[in-house]
Amino acid sequence: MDKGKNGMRQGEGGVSRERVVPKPRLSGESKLRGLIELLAHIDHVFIQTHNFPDHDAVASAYALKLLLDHFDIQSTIIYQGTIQRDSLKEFIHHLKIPIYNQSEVTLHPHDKILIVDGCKGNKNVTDLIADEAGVIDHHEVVKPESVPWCDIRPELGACCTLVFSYWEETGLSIPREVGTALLVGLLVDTAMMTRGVSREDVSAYSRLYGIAEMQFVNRLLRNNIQEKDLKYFSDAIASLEINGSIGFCYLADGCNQNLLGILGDFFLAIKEIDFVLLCAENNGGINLSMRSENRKWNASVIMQSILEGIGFGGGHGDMAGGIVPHRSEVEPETLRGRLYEACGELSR
Ligand SMILES: [Mn+2]
Repeated sequence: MDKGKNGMRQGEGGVSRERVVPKPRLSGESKLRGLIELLAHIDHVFIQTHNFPDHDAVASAYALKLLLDHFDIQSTIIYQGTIQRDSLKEFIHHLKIPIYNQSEVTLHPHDKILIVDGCKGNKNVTDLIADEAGVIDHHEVVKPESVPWCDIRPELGACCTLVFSYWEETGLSIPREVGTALLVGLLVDTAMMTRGVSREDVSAYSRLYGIAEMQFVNRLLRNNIQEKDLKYFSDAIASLEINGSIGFCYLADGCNQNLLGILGDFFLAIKEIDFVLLCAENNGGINLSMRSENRKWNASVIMQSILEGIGFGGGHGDMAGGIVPHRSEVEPETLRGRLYEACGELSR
């Protein structure tokens, strides 16, 4: 189908009676305009979330997909790894979000990919065979020079706020399912608007609150753990060591990355703790999850300092994740030592 510069069908000014949906608007300087122009001659893109996606990644991908529909750009949401949390599975099921494991689709080198809630070059975003055309992210990352279009806004608490801003710009009315998805992603990533919240996140929240299916949102958010998770809570509590206001926890029996983050939030709720590192041995490596509520301890900076030469990680000032690929090469003692050393240096 012929598409104009702004992605609209040509020749629709006249007698078409089918049009019930208003045309999306694009402001002159906008990032979104750049993306739509980049994709003007492409009728399909893959939207890739970060590996082992969370609510923010899936919701951002879904809201972007439905927005691209308005520009006649079809898309397929893909991810690597697994959907770890039952809460996320229920979210996907309830909103009927079409999302596929990368192994379920066939990619070709000429296919285009948009990465959401992650960035090319990051270890939690697998470099697939297709061509990365764009990055939409809110992490503290280095802009990848090889990607023609990037919208990276680390000041935002959630990637959902970024995609929300695109919807707002177009002037389209936000469908209830999109509003529901975006609000869940925003609330989960900001720990219920208590972490990394910017003015834009607040205005997104207030708009989305009036659109979303709140009964579903509230039920999902209130039920983010299950009985089977309690074993990990008790293991984590048993192995937690507190040194000043720093918590350290090493789970030799393993724990998935997303639950590790939930355990991190749980420990941060302890008044005496304002910084915590959790580690778990999984599949021959070690996953790390970090939370900070002390501004002198930037989680992203400390994560990278701990993992220098032994792994990869990053994130935000108040939350970060990482991985040591080979458990055999790193002792728990090394991680603990580097944690206290990095925090000590930043305390001076
Ligand atoms: Mn996110």
